[in-house]
Amino acid sequence: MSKIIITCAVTGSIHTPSMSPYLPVTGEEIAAQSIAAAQAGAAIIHLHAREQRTGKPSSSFNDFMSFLPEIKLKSDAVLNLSTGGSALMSLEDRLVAPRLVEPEMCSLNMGSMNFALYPIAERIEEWKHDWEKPFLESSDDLVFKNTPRDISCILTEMGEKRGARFEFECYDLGHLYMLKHFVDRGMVRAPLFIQFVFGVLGGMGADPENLTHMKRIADKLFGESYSFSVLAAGRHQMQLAAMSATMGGHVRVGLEDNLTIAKGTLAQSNAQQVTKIREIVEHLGREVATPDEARVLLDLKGSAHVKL
Ligand code: KMH
Ligand code: ZN
Repeated sequence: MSKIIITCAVTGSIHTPSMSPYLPVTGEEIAAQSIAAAQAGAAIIHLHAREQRTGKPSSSFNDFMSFLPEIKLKSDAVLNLSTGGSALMSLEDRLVAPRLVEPEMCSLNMGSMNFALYPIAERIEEWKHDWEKPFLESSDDLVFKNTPRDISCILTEMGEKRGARFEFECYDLGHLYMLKHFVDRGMVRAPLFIQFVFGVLGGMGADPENLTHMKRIADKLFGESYSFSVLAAGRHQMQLAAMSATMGGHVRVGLEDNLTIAKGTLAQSNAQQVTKIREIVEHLGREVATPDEARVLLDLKGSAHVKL
């Protein structure tokens, strides 16, 4: 088994400020939590931006620049920019910052799907900002659009033209076959880094059987040319990550995916989750990869080629 890559997804576009006072939303908060997560052992930092004042998901280049240079200055972690943004953003908006920053890595969502966040709204008693409730409730009629044309555009714009490598987000079995289709078209090259995503309402649930089956089919489709990582949204985060570590996979944690550190207890930082999964994987006998080791494993272009 290779060394294990810990990705930390620091803020995302799912959770809202009313859900946790520890969710970083300003540039300063996102930078500080990212740097601390890297110090705790995350080799890759997966990033979305937020509006400074309201914490609303943002595609603005300025909002990305409120934390990216600071993280680059104070850590060696691989910067991975989301191209998923939020389901409310157009593809053009989602690509504004990635096009300008030319990061080492980008996320790439491998299919269109429902991305239902409205059940979370029922648990909030007090709202901090006006945008939050309608944002969550309107997700009962929202499609997270990632058509083959969108995927092809991201592969060309970010991969071919700017040398980024991808975190292929696969929420279902069908997404593996879509990825295989792009391998067959010669648009994706090994080594692939596939993120199996569990627990999003609209994708596969966080059942262990789904993980074993995803791995079985990915082995069949991609053989030696891929490695996988696991993220589980919500309370199954650590269990599925530990299962991935046991099976030879990598792990992703962070407040984008889960706001708690244990049942009923909010995580006070991203670093706290990184520390927890690091301890778990080291107890399981796996060694944690440094950012440079992750660069070799995933064949990244190096931080000197990032426009920051
Ligand atoms: N929010 C995760 C479930 C992206 O940024 O492109 C998936 C994700 C998507 O991280
Ligand atoms: Zn994300």
